[in-house]
Amino acid sequence: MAYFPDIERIQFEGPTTKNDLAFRHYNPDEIVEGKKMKELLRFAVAYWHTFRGTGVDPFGAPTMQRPWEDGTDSVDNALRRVDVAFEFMEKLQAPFYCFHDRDIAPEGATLAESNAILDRIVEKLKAEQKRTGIKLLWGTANLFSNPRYMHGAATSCNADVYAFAAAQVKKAIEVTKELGGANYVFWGGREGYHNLYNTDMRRELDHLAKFLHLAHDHAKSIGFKGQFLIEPKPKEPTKHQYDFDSATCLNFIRQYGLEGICKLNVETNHATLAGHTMMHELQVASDADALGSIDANTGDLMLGWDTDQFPTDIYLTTQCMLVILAQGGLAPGGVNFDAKVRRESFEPVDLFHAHIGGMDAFARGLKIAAAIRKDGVLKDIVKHRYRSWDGGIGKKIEKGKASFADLEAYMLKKGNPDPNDSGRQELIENIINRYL
Ligand code: XLS
Ligand code: NI
Ligand code: NI
Repeated sequence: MAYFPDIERIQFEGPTTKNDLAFRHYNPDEIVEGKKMKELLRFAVAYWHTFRGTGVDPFGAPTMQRPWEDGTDSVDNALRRVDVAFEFMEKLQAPFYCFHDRDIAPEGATLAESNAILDRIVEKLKAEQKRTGIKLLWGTANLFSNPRYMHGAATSCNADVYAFAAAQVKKAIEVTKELGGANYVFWGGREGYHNLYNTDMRRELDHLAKFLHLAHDHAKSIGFKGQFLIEPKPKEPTKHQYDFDSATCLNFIRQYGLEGICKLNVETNHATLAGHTMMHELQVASDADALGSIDANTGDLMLGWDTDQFPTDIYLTTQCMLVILAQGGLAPGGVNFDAKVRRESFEPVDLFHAHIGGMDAFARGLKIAAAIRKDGVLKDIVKHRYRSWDGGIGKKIEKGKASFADLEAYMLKKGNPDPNDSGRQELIENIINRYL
């Protein structure tokens, strides 16, 4: 049975096509910088938004029309959704998907029951992966929806809740391994605080670090080779999330000896909420050799919450791809559309428009970034700007061969520094515009 009967497999038809259900820029086998587009972009569909999003918001009821949903959270419905998901992803030519345990399977009355239900769904997912060749980019555990996690999970004041979360993550890592997942994500959920009067922040952070070490120990013990990724976010649902931004997460990773264990999954809307650009967040992560994967979406500069819109801004995708290409791609990570259609876009076809738009926007960003890199414009500008460090006193400082006294002697002799150059920001922005 087909759940999207009117939709054919989405094909690359080029920029001049009149077909709304075609790719204009995403051409999976096209070679960019020596690699296939599909290998550089590694697009993933987010199970939660695309197959579980209902359009509910704090002001109103669900709006989405999903003919395959029977209105229950039953195992049958979950099994049927697997068919829906794989038909959708096959038609979209999406090579990967991502999920939380509770997106794919309903929770049972006990942990044992939940695990058994999860196993049933995973068996079907595994069969569908085999049939279609679609792979799991990452798995994760939902440690925030169930009321038991009201005070957090790995940072809960309730040790039993911590233990439950540990058991849930243990199982989630095991099913991610079973499905050949390339990564495992830790997004902080309710790990943060609303008020310091009732919070032992130091103790909570110690517990969170211990949790990640225990997860790593377990992954090692079962031979799970996927990359662990922490996903920074500054606020929502708590006032202050512990994994605030890339720099905060890197500091946490270093403070608690998690280098080499955890990299980062950087999300656009979270960067916006932190008051950063996505390019800044990506660069901070990449410079630390910790940019593992991205959650591709976009927020709204006028709104202070995680709107998770599909990315369509070519400047944004170009900036992302400039950083990603500079580090040679994202694999084993990828570009996961952690994005949802608007509440008013309630028809199944809107899911296709949304993903096609995001994939085309990233494919365009990739081609533009590759063209900028090919001409070497930015590289030349940066090289020229820092040329005083390539020889003379600059080189001495970088090599650690100059003390403060040496620098004083140098300047006393020279009298005044060489004059500064213009930063040329406006010219550079004009040059970038020529590529768009
Ligand atoms: C929420 C996060 C979440 C993670 C996965 O804001 O983006 O969706 O990506 O738990
Ligand atoms: Ni995310
Ligand atoms: Ni988010």
